[in-house]
Amino acid sequence: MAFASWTKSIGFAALALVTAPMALAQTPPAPPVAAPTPSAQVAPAAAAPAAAAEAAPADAAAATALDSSYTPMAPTAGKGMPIEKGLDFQQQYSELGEYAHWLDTSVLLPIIVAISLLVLGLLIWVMIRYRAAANPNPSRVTHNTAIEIIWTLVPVLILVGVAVPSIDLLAKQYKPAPADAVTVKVTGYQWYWGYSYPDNGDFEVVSNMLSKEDAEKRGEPFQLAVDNRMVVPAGEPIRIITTASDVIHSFAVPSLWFKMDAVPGRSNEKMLTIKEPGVYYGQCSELCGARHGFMPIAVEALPRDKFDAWVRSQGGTVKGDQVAAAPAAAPAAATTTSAAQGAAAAAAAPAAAQ
Ligand SMILES: [Cu+2]
Repeated sequence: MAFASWTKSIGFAALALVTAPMALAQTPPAPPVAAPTPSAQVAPAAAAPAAAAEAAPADAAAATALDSSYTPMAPTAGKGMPIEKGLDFQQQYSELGEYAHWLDTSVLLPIIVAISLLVLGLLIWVMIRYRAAANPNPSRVTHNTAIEIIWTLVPVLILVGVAVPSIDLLAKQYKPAPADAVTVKVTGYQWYWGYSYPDNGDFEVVSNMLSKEDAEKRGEPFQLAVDNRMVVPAGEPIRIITTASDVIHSFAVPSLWFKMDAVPGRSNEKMLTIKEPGVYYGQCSELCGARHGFMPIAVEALPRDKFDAWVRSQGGTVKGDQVAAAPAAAPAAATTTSAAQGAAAAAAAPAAAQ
């Protein structure tokens, strides 16, 4: 046990040595988007003299933990975007979207088709069976209690049957995000989007539509492709807060079953969980002025470690980084026996303070 904590503290000390110069190196604002920082790969070499062989796994851990490389993901054709001659909803990549798609195709559509065919059949039957030519003396029947009860009750039962999953879906859509969800504040501007990350150092990414040439160069659909995407982690809840700085916009991504108005002076909140990594496109869906049709949305969902790396590439902070750096100073100082470790602890202090 004691040996384990001792090696752990060496590990922390080594980590501190790695983080300290990196923290200093990262002090100036990070370069804008898509400029991968190679420093993470170089850093472990610097720590090598401090804590010989035992610390090697810790160095590797530090290297992955501080990865800050990012290359925009190439979109998959037909995924998260409209398709040629598509009639149905786009394929869904969130649980709520799948539920809603099921409600539409397996509940509503069959009921609508059945009712339409029934009414059409009744009309044809009445037109032929009770036509004037075949009925010189028209029927004088005015009431039929049994039929009246049926045609009141059956529609009521159908509506109740539809209401149950509809209200369930509605309630699920209003479910707030858990406290530890990643927050993205989406701001609509005339005519582009801003995405800020208050949980990750509050940096803002400004997202503009790509020109036709640039979109083609990147292999992305024109009028959906943007220069800087809204990057989020896949497979975990995200809290999206929408607002606007000028007029009402609407943040909508069809394949994620997500649409929420962005209203000036107000913040709307909704949870989103994206099932798998990918690029998902959307558009502003509230008429907001001359270039309303030219402020597309591109959401890029990444695995957690890649998302953290993207946050670092934007100059943001990742929660795990701070947790790893903070306890480094305390245990290292408590168990210090050699001068080398003392130096490591001292080096850790500024990193922890930051
Ligand atoms: Cu708009």
